[in-house]
Amino acid sequence: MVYVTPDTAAVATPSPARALWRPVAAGLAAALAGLGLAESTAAWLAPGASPVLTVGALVIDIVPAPVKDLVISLFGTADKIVLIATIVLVLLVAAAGAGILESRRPPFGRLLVVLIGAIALFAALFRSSASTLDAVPAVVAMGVAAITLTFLTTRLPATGPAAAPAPAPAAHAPGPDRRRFLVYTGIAAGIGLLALAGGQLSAAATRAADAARALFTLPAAFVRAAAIPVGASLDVAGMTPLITPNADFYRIDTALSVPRIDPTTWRLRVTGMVENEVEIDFAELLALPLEESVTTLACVSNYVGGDLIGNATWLGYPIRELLARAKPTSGADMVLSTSQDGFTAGTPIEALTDGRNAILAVGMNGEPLPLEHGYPVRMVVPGLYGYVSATKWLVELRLTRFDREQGYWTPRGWSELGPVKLSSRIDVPREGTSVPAGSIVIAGVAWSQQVGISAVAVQVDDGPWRDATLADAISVDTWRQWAYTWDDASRGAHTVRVRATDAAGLVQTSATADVAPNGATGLHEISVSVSG
Ligand SMILES: Nc1nc2c(c(=O)[nH]1)N[C@H]1C(S)=C(S)[C@@H](COP(=O)(O)O)O[C@H]1N2
Ligand SMILES: [Mo]
Repeated sequence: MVYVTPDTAAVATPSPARALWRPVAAGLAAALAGLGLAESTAAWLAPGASPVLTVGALVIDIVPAPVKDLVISLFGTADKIVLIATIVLVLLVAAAGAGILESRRPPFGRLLVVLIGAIALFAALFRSSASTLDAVPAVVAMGVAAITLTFLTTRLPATGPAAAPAPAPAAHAPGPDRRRFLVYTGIAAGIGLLALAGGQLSAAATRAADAARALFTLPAAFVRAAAIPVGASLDVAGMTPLITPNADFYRIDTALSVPRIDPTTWRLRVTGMVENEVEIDFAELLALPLEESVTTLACVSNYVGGDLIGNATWLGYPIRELLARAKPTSGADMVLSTSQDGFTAGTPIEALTDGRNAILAVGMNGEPLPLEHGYPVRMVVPGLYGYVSATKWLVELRLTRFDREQGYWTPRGWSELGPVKLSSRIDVPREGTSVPAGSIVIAGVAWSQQVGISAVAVQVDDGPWRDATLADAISVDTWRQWAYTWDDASRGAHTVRVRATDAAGLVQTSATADVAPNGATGLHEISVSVSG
């Protein structure tokens, strides 16, 4: 027998408000979970790609000027906070809508979530400095929110006429369905809030570390680098800058998040096969006579024509001086450098002591090292690929032997030794572009560290190799610009190739080798179409 009391009747035909709150809660909890995990992913993994901030930047870019001016005149310096609050508010309203939609017309709620995620994805990748990693937070947001929304809305307790036959007690105490739904919703929202808080803490710590870094001034160089010759830079439009700005410098990290080292507690230890273990702190390092050098840094994973290479003015202390203090014992042939994040590189002692500018770098292009490039101290060794020499966030130099220990990448399929190979690259015109007929300037860079470049030649289709003009060299450790004017270009599709010769007479090989195990070879070649 079913008793129909006034209470159960009220449940059986819920008021519109009561019918709505659970789907709305499901939508909000899904949004919180998605946003929280996405924001914390951004904080740890892709600091530039916070979904809220990238969407904010996109809004700033597309909002018409009068609206922008109005917002600024209304809110002044609080305009950014107003923008973020508006984005969050719009997101919450949309999330509530997605909850209602998904409970009534699945899968439209999920589709709305995917649409919002797609906007965040576009915003993250729209910026000029975007990397593929920047897509991750938006994808996390989209995935987590869609899955959570589906999970919660399929567990909505039955309401409406279907619930009418429920026995009377169900009307008073929440039934197991209701309780379960509440618990799940609470968990989803809770995870989102915790993740959000964790991400904010991490982001705040990174900001604090970066602010501290920006405050300290580098000591002046004791030995300045020779002035860069005016003729080292060819005046060709679209050419890669001779010195790579820090913000554009490529990055290779095995660590998922950028280490944050407090320079006041940082120490470098020289250990292993040495007569004297040496330990030095940051203040001591900065007080030593620092030297400035311009050195090109290349990654072994740089394919022919690739952009995993950059050139900077570094400030640092010669590693050979520190090794001399430690006095390596005979038999030691490798310095295993260790990063705070556990990365290691095995460098021949020879390369650190033969007089080249192998340094413990503290400055990059006139600034303290950026956090991403190894703050407070990294190694820079001309002539060797980064994976065997350029340890960032450096904390230890251990003298050892190649037959005893290996750097991080060696057991992973990369050679023990990694001298940088002679190579050249065409930067102008860009691959696959169309250029107007007439005089066409072809230009790029070439490098052969520790040796220097003596010639660069260019070949169009299968024609003769013709000499390019070389810009002045900065040093043997620096890439050198070159340019060639192609005067007799005929209309249509052409292939342009470049080939460098080093100062020892070695001609860049056309034989192609993959990047693994010790660096790519082959000639860089581009296709261009010459239009009439
Ligand atoms: N701690 C640490 N140092 C590192 C790496 C790394 O993954 N972790 N990558 C190395 C590699 S493979 C290269 S090519 C250079 C890149 O330096 P950059 O990121 O400053 O361009 O750093 C080297 N030093
Ligand atoms: Mo690398």
